Amino acid sequence: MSRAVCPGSFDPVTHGHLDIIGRAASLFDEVIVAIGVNPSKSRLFGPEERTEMLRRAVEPFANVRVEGFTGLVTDFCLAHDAPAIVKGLRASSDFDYEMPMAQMNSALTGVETVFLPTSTRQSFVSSSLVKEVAAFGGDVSAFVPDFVLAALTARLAAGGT
Ligand code: COD
Repeated sequence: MSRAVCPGSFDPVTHGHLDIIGRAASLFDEVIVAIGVNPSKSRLFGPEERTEMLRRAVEPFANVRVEGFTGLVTDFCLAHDAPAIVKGLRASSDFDYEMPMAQMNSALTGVETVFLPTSTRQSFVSSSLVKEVAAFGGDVSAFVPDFVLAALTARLAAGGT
């Protein structure tokens, strides 16, 4: 069985993430979406909230499951017998950020990274921009599932940043 891990912070999950997860699910027998912590980003939703939203969002994919992790993503991969990580690439900035991590992960453990190019319709979508636009009252309904939009609207109304 081929198994891959799609790691990310997913704060919150967007249609850009779901596009990559769905395409990974068609390439591998099983995909584990791994929710981690990116120390360089501030977060709006806690781990349980992000997990709940992602579980709901991946319901259409029978071979995808969601788990949280702490520590190194490669340790998570080895513990779950997954030799591959799948990441999405939007722009050269993603490439510059992802390439050294992919090489480090390969050198550390042999876990390889498969890069999928973003779909043209999702190339500008990121959790950070969705949060920023929503915080200033912009309409982000095209970029996130409706239950994520509801959670985002409620969190921002409650003073979340
Ligand atoms: N189109 C295509 N891909 C997209 C889109 C889009 N519109 N939006 C997001 N993506 C991709 C991203 O490129 C990324 O591949 C993935 O989706 C997740 O994105 P984010 O922003 O939710 O997640 P990140 O980048 O903040 O997640 C970082 C991790 C938590 C995965 C990373 O920090 C990590 O692995 N941490 C654990 C410690 C570790 O092992 N570090 C590596 C040392 S080498």
